[in-house]
Parts: sequence; structure tokens; C-alpha cells
Amino acid sequence: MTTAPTLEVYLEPDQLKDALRKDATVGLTSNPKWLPPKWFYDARGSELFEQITALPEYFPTRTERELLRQRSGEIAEVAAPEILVELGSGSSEKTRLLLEAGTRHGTLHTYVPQDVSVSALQGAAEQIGAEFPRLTVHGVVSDFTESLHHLPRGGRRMIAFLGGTLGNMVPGERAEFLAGIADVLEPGEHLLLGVGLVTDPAVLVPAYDDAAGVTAQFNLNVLRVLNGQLDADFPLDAFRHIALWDADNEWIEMRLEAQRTLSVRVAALDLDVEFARGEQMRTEISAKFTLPGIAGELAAAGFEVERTWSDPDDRFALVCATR
Ligand code: AVJ
Repeated sequence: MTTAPTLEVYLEPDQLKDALRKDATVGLTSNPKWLPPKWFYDARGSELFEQITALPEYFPTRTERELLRQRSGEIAEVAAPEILVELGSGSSEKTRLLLEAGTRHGTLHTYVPQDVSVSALQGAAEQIGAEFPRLTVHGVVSDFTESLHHLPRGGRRMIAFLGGTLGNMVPGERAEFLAGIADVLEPGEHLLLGVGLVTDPAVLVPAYDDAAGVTAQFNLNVLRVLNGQLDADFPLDAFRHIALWDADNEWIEMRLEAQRTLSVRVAALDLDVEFARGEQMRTEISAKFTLPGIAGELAAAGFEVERTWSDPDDRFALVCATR
């Protein structure tokens, strides 16, 4: 029996716009200026990210996919999930491996993809519903913090947060986020994290500064989003993409550097923003982890690490933790 996937929306376009207005106001009036990475992902930004995942320099996605290909069976055995909740599911491309393993293991009956993008979610939910006719697919459009209040019940759950997206948060935000997840899970339920590991900057930096310039376009896309959504007039050609390794914080930082003195008008905020020549604005951090480090953060949030798997070069890890 096949049931059409259902989609629940806890995020109105107005809410998203309000959040963008708030983030842009705070970030563009701070010193130094910054913008949160979540605003990269409009349709064009999501497409550019898909392109990034296929770049020769960008190893995280293919490394995680290979780990999932090899280890999904073990993950299903460890967690025996009945419900798989995936935070920030996007195109759900790597999730198929977990869904296959979960259904083969025999426990999994429900998949709950969550994302901020209705379009990404709708497409993915329909495709997965068709590919896994025995699975109940129930998409949730929300912010991931919000989605934790709407977690499904009715079975043992595993929450998957893949792709290294945890690294977009600074340590304080991670602590709060992980504690929030621990709060909604029952003992014996699981969290599966995909995290990038601290590795050679000579490998890491090119992954965020590719020769073809796709990551540069992705970075600049946040300005395009502000231009479109907030009626701003950022001249994209006046900014240069920068990716650097911050060894103290153990994170990759992406910035946009103004190539000349600029005054940018953000009409929807009634805001004028001045950039000095050479001024840099932070647009993303992508923190990398060590296995003891992530185990410590999880322990502080109330989790216990049950298993970890990493690739032969120790560049990426899957971490399965329980409450
Ligand atoms: C989707 C957040 C995991 O940090 O590696 C890719 C985003 N930024 N290239 C990452 C990203 C630049 C990516 N995450």
C-alpha cells in the first residue's frame, strides 16, 4: 500500500523574511560585519551547493556518502530506528542509504525529512515515497530548532544531522542545539551526526576555494539573496571570495572582501552600509572536529557516544550517540 507523502509547514514565508531582515540588520551593522550562512540557500544557492558537492576539491560529501554506503547496516543495528528524522535533509540524496539499511533491518517504518526549503522537501519527499512504498514519509518545513518541538512519536527515533552542517554553528550555538536534541529524545533513542574532522589545511582550504570558482559564486550568492529579498544594491563584482583556516578555532572561515570603498543601500531596511576597501565580512564558519572533541561536546549535552566511523584518511566521521 502506498500513501502519498504528507508535508507539514511550520514556517511561513513572512517568518523567513523577518528572520532575514533581522539577521541582515544585526550582521551588517556589526563590526566586523557578518552574515549567517543559512541565507546562501535560495534555489540558485542550493543548486551551487549541489555543484560544490561534485567538485574534485570538495571531499566531505563523497567521503560521507562512502561512509554511509559502508556503515548504514551497522548504524541500523546499533540504533534500530523505527522513525528516521533528518534535519536539514535538502535533496535527501545520501539518506537513501540509511533508509535502505533501516528497511532491510526491518525496524524502520517512517521517514521525517525536515528542511527550510519547501521546494527541496516536496521533491525529495515525493521521490522517496515512490522509491520506498512501504515507508510513511512525512516532511516538515521548519527551522531545525523549531522542528524539535514537532518531533513525531510512535516509535524509536533516530535523528540524523549529516553533511557537517553542525560545523556552521559556533561552540555556544552547538551546545544549545545538542542539548535541545537531547531534551526531546528518550533514553535509547539516537542521534547520528556527520562531522568534518580536523585535517591538513592544504586539503581543507582548497575544498572551500576551488579552482573552478564555484564556491566563490556560492559565497557571493548571499549578496544576490539580499539584493533580491531586501531590495539591496550590492555590486557582486566588487567583492572577492576568501576561504581561510583558523587554526585556533579549528574552523574554515569564508569571507567576502570589498575590493573598493562602497556604500550599499538596503532599501527594505532603510539602511546604508559603508565598506572600506579591503574590508572583510564573514559569511560562514565550517568548524572541524576531533573525535574526543565531539564526544566531549555530546557528553556535555547529555549524550553518550556509542559508535564512530571515519574514513581511512580521517577527514570525516559519522558519530552515533544515545541519550
Ligand atoms: C553544507 C554547511 C556542510 O560547510 O562544508 C560548502 C557548506 N560552504 N562549501 C560546508 C559549504 C562552502 C557546507 N555545509
